[in-house]
Amino acid sequence: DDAETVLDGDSLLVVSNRQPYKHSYDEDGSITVDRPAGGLTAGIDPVMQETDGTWIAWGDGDADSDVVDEHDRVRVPPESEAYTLRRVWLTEDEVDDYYYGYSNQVLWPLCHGGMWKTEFADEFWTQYRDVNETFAEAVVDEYDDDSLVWFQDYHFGLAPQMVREGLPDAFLMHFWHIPWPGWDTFRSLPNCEELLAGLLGNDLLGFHTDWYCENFLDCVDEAFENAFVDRDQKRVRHDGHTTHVESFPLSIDYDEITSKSADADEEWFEEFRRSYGIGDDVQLAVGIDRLDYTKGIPERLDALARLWEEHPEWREKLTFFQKGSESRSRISDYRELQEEVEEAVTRINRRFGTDDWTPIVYTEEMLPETDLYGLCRHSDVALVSPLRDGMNLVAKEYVAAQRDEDGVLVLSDQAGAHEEFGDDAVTINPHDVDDFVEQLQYALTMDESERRERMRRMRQRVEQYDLFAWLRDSLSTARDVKHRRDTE
Ligand code: GDG
Repeated sequence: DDAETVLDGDSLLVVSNRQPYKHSYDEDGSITVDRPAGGLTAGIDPVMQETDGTWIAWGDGDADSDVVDEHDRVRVPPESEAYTLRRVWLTEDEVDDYYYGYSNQVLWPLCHGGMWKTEFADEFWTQYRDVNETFAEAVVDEYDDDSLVWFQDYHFGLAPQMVREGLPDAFLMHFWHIPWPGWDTFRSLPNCEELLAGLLGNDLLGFHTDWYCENFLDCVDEAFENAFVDRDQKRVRHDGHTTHVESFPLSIDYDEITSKSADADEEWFEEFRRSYGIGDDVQLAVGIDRLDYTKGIPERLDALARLWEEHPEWREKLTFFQKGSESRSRISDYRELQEEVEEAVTRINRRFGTDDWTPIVYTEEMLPETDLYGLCRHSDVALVSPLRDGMNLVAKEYVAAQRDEDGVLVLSDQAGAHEEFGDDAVTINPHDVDDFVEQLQYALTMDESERRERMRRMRQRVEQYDLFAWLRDSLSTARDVKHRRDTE
C-alpha cells in the first residue's frame, strides 16, 4: 500500500529478463501459469497489481506466444488480469549470446572481480546490444506520460540510453543487483565506455551498497574526461544529462518469512531430520546457494573438512546440510563447479563419515518454502561464505526465519549483506581457511546470551528495512529526483 501511495498516480513500467508469470503447456495440452518465485518479483508484483503497471520481459514459456494479443501483451495474473505483461521474443542464438554469453560470461564474472573468468566473443557483444535495442523499443512502445521506467539488473546495461534517445523526457531508473567493481577491474572490459554511457541514460541508478556506488562513480570519472562527478550530491553530469547514483540495499519480506517459519515446528524438524538421516544429537549447520562460483561453496567445504580434521570432537557432533540449486548449466564453468562440489562432498563423507553419521547432507532438490525456512529456523549455524556477492538474500532470510533467536550467522565480509550486519554476524574471509575454521569453532560454541543478542540486532535491522521499505525508499527517491529534475 505504501509503495502505491508513494507512486501517487504514476505507474510502473518494469523491465526484467525473467518474467513474473510464465505460461507453459502441461502433458495433457492445458496451459499452466508459473507464479513469481524470487523475492523481488514477488515484492513488485503486488504494486503492479494495485497500480495497473506494465512489465516487459523475455517470454520463455512454450505457451507464452499463444496467450498474447497482437501487441504481444497478456493481462496477469490470470484470475484478476490486473496488469499488462509484454513479452519480448528471443531466438535461441540471442539467448545464447546475450544471456549466457555477454550477461553471464562477461558482466557477471567481471562485476564480481573475476577478470580471468570473462569470455569475450564479438557475437556476445553484438547480440547484447541488439537485444537491449529490442527491449528499448518495447519500452518506447509501452511508455505513457506517467510511466516510471524501472530496469532490473545487468542484462540491460545499454537499454537506458537507447530509450533516452527515443524519449528524451522519460523518467528512467535502474537497479543493478550485482556488485560494481573498481575502475582497475572494470577498465579491462573492451566496451566499458559504452556500457557506462548506456547506464548514464538513467535518471536514477541504484546499487545495494555505497561501496558499489563509489566504484561506479570512480569508473565514470576515469572513463570520461567530460563527465562531472559530484560525490556530495551523488550525481553525474554526462552528455547533457544528470544521473543520480544511490544505494538501496535490497531486502526480503520479513513478516512473511518469520510467520512461515512458524509452520516448521518441532514435529516438522523431527520429520525433516528423519528423512535426511540427521540424528538428534548433532548440531546442524546449513548452506543454501545457487551453484555459482561466486558463492564460495568449495572453500566452505574445505573449511568444514579442516574442522573435522583438526577438531575431531566435532565428528558425529556436527552435520552440514547444503542445498545447491542448479544454475546456468549451459556454461562450462558452472558444470565444472557442480562436479567439484559433488566430488568434495563424496570425498569428505568417505573420509569422516561413520555408520551412524553423514558429515555433509547434500541436495539439489528444490525445497518448498516451509523446508527452506524451517531449516533456517532450526539450524544452529548458517554458512554464507561467498567470494563476492551483491547482497545475498539468504543471509537475510536466515535471520528472518530465526524466530527463536538462538542461531548464529557466519557471514563473508565479501557479501553486500555484511555492510548491514557487520560484526553482529561472525565475520569470515572465505579465502582464509585457518580463520574460517576458528570462526566456525567460535560460532558452534557461542554462549546463548551472545547468540541472542547478535541475532536480535540483526533481526531488528531486517524488520526495519524489509522489502517494502526498500520499495518505498527506491520509489520515493525516484519521485524526488524526478521532481528536482523537472523544476530545476
Ligand atoms: C542475485 C545476486 C542478490 C535457493 N534455493 C532454494 C530457494 N532459494 C532462494 C533463496 C534466495 C534466492 O534463492 C537466492 O538469492 P541470493 O540473493 O542469495 O542470490 P542470487 O541468486 O545470486 O541473486 C545477489 C540478489 O540477486 C538480489 O538482488 O542478493 O547478491 O547475486 O531467495 O531463498 N528458494 C526455495 N527453494 C530452494 O531450494 N524456495
